Amino acid sequence: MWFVERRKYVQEENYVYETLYTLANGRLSLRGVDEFSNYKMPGTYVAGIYDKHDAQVTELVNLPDPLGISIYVDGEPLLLDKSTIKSYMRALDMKNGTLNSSIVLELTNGKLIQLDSQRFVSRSNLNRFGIIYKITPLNFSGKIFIENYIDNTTYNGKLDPANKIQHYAVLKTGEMMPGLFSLVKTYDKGHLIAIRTALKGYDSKGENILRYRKYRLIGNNPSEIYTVFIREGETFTLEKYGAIVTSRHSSEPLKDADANVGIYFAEGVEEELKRHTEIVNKTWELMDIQIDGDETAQLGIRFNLFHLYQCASDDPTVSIGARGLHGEGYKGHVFWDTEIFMFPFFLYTLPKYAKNLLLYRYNTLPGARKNAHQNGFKGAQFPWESADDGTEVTPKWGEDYLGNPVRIWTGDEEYHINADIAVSLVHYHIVTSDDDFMRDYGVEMLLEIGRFWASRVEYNERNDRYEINRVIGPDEFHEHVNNNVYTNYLAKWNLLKSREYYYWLREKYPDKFEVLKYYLGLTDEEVESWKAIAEKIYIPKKEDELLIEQFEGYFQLEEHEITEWDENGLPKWPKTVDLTRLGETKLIKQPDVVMLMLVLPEEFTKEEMRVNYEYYEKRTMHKSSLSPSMYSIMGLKIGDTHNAYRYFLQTVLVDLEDNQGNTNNGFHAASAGGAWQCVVNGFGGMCLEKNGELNFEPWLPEHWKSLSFRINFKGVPLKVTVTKEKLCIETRVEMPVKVRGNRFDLRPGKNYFELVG
Ligand code: IFM
Repeated sequence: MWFVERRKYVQEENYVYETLYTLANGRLSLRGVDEFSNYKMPGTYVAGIYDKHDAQVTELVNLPDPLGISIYVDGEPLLLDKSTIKSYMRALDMKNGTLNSSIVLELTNGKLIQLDSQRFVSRSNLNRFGIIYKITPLNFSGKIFIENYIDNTTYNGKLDPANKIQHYAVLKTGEMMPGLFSLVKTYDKGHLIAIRTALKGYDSKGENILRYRKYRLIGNNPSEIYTVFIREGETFTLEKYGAIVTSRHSSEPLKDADANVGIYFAEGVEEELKRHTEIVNKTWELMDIQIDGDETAQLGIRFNLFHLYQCASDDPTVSIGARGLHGEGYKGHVFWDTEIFMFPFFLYTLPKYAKNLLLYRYNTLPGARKNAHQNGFKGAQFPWESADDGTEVTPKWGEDYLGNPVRIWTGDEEYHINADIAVSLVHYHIVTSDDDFMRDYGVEMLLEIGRFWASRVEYNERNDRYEINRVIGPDEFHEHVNNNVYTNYLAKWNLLKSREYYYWLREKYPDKFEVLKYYLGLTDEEVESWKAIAEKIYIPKKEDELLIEQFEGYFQLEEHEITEWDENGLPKWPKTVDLTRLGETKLIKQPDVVMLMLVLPEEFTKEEMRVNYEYYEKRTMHKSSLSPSMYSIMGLKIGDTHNAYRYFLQTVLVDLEDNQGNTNNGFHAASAGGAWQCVVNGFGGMCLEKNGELNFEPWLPEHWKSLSFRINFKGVPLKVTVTKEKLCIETRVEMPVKVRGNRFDLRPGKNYFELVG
């Protein structure tokens, strides 16, 4: 189960497949457009290349499309939308990280041609991509034309015409030896982007077939056109070499792109492809999940892991946007999706990328300090939506569910992102034991966030308590609410953790501590005040009552029962509800109280989890793709296994089945991270306990024969295999774990635990 196949060409499905077939290496991304289609939405993105120009807010820039290629037979371009499709197959090969296709087209004059191709975006050299075409005229010989070009007419907002915008000016275009180039510059930030492509072509004997060439500039698009003579039944090969170099990585992008293509061309595309596939294959050894007995789940989970990996970068100044590098949904912005949903996957499988995600926050700390200052707070306030510098980039205006313009308040009120970052910092430290990171970066962030919370809380004298009012919790249907439990609980936890790490640094690295204390102007008194505040932060939870009120006043809101579900099993709006007044109802967009219990599971009992799950699950509309995975995990924790499996499938298939209806706009990266958590924390039952040990309480659906996954815990690789009868944990070194709450010492090798009885 390594291939995501498409066996039928239906034009209307192209945009969704372009997302599914996106190839990326954490830096460069090419949406999976079909070069031989007229109906496409090209997307070329480089992580970190954001620009604002005339857009509402800074956004990830859609760069020129380097994939341009046309083949003309008797003047007719080969086009899926025009020719008769005799056979069609495209497939994402996830094992090797390539996009393959094999099609046979019949032209209007009856000529048949077979086109096979293999595309990749290299993990070995992050500026490169390549495509190998094998082309066979099946019933004719003669002259054809092959055109290679760079499309400099791309723009952002194809799916959102009101926000249509080209973010770059074309500075230079031309021919080079070999091939073509474009050099463009973004309007505001002045990023330079050099695009180089070149073709190599040879017949079955290896003879060069690209000898007759003309260079043309068509509008702003550089283009080279070759005249080629081909023979019936004989396959010829075209190799496309591509490099994109930006001023984020080079002081002379065009020169470097040119040099890059020169070496690449001389070495041959196969060499680069080989290096690329070796890296991807090796990564699978660290991150793969095997589910025996459920092909849908197996394919689905690999699809999610593959695309998460494609977004992972070695560059600590970029993070992962809500829609990956796969489209323009949410403008390439980074949300809590990264820390709370995607981060655990990287933390336990590919920790070097987890570290980079945290370093991105460190590198955007100056922007976060600026936000706090501008809003009248202290320390650092991380933005709800983040781009390249940590300042707030949430748009102020959007549309409600009926298409009416509405003010978006999340950028003003969704403060919990700060605690979410703190949670990921603390988890990173527990799971990796990376003290150096905490010393050099982590503690500084925790202290600055601690300061922020201490300045954000409001003291209520009458009740002698601290409150956090006018906020939005994870459930975004309810705005301007007071004392949202998710926010308050995490703020309290965060203040205590920030204080704990202040003393940790003092104890472990006194020199660094003194420098940081001086630099931040912190005093012991200030840090001690955090404890006093935390102790008095109001958590709207009644003594002896297990059900938690999401925020003050929630229980008084209107009740609307969900009674109908769509073909994807997702709730339909109750007929009684007015969609412009959702805030007056008990309906919620996504888990909020339940979310808290998953972010800090060690703080709540199973009974509390059950009671809150049962209450809130009935009222959740799942209007965010972040929602089903969390209910799946909680369902497994409290024994609602039937719904848990259903929610798991909705999660792993969110893009493969486009069940939220917006996969055209990019990959649902948070849901993909949630899918990993469903398998490992849900079915695998892995939970990080308060004392920093792992506990396993697995449960498998009836038809699953086995589940196996790998994790890295405190630098030790572990392989976990679960069947109905046994749990096996393979390790190289001794370490303690718990199984169903009982403590064991693992010995090197395979350790078996009975699950029956
Ligand atoms: O971060 C999420 C949020 O929780 C719900 N709306 C979409 C955002 C981006 O995925």
